[in-house]
Amino acid sequence: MLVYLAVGSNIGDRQHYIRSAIQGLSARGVRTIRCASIYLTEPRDFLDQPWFLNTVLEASTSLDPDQLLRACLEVEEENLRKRDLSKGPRTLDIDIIFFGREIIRKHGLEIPHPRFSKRRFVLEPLAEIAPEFVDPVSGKTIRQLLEEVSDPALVERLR
Ligand code: PH2
Ligand code: MG
Ligand code: MG
Repeated sequence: MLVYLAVGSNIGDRQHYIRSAIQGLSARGVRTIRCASIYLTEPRDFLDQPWFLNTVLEASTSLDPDQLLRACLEVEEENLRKRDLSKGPRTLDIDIIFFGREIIRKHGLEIPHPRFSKRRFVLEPLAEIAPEFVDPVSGKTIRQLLEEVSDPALVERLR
């Protein structure tokens, strides 16, 4: 299955944690096909925290959605993720944005990610690698969603 994962870090060596995410996922059968640029992004939701580095991975896996979620959580834990403050600072966050074009809404796992279309820090990198991908919920392309988003938080492409 083709999947899109949003990766973020705002503690410590943020570049290192993003590279480490790709490696840890690969060790669990989630093969990164393409990685968007790294973006420096202003915090959302919980504002009093360091700026993030964010990117989006296009990956291929034969894991099912629950196994993929488990793999993401394991890689976060392997990278010293602490869960003390919801939406607060973290070494590594890996969120499943799309699992093919499947729609999954159950306790503990919602795909497409319920807030991705409101977040510029997801849409900018996603639009870089998959502008024509159609969100199965809204029926809109990523390009359209990015044009329509009103998120004022700053997103700067680094490289
Ligand atoms: N993640 C959050 C909350 N706020 N802000 C930015 N810029 N980037 C993130 O990855 C992020 C956030 C919760 O997961
Ligand atoms: Mg997140
Ligand atoms: Mg998360």
